[in-house]
Amino acid sequence: MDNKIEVLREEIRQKLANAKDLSELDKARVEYLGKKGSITALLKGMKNLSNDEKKTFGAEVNKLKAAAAKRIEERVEELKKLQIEAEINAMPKFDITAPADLTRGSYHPITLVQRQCETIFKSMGFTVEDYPEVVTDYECFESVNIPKHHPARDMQDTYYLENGQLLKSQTSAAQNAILKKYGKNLEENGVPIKAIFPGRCFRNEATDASHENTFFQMEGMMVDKDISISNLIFFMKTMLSEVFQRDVKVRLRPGFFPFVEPGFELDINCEICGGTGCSSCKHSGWLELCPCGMIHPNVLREGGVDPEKYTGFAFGLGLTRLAMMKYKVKDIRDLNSGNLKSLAQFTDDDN
Ligand code: FA5
Repeated sequence: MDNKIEVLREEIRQKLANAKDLSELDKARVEYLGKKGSITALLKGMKNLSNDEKKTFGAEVNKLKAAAAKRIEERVEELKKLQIEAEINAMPKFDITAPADLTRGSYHPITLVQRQCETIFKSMGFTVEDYPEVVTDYECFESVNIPKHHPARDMQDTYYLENGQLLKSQTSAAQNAILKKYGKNLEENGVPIKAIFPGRCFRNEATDASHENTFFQMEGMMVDKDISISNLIFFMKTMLSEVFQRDVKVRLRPGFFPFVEPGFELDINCEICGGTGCSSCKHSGWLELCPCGMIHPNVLREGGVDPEKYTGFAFGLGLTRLAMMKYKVKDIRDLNSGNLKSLAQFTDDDN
């Protein structure tokens, strides 16, 4: 009998040592410790032994059983560790000290034109302002002369939060805050208000080749004594010829916006088709790019600036459309698509 135990002890030792993975180990556990296992069978076979033999033999078998169970537990830990090591070794090697692969990323075309416009306007004395994307009805509409129920609101349906705030539909939402921020300096020190404020805008509208529900605008404002439409036209022309590094064909036509009087639509000759008509310009040859006008007295007054003393212009440049025109992207939706391959073709060529 004792010999049987010794033989089994050796067999178990070898089996457990040779188990290559957790499933082989579990098979061995069942083979020795399971209901029909060899150790269980030894215990069951004791019924024919004398009481004295049962005592000594039983103690030996129980010792073997406890030792086997303990060894199995140890092997489980060893094999788990080996499994993790094998998985780590199978992973692709990654050298954290290697220099970054800079060829992979590129600035987004909208970032490129935004930065370029910022550089141009900064060089002409404008400050660049940041403004939240979530604003109040007052900021987006009421403060810029669009009271509740004004029909102009229909043109700019946007996304409303449960608390009544909204995702701004136009960068004009910051006009009132900018006037309040710099109005005192204008009044007390005679420093003109000259600011641009780029930002993401949102509109609940159907998309097509030139309309997105999320797009960028860059608003600009200048307020001082004797500011006129000539100043407005000068800044618009300078900005466009700097961005395109050549003369581009534009047209100015009357446009209605409650916050300017008079108001204009500034359209750019379609850079995709050269003006002959295509899907990007809805076959008109022109794309609305930068509406503008002289700031309405109500807007100045609401911002704490005296319209009897000061005048100013404002414009709302469609930055996403400008990127479309500059980089000849036929469909505006490609700019938001996240297709890195197609976006990577644009490089920071002039910033
Ligand atoms: C406005 O948003 C006015 N706040 C602009 C303005 C500012 C006028 C200051 C006068 C003075 P409009 O809705 O036309 O106007 O938008 C301005 C420009 O943003 C458009 O000419 C176009 O270039 C761009 N734009 C408007 N809607 C979209 C859209 N859905 N997708 C892409 N670009 C758009």
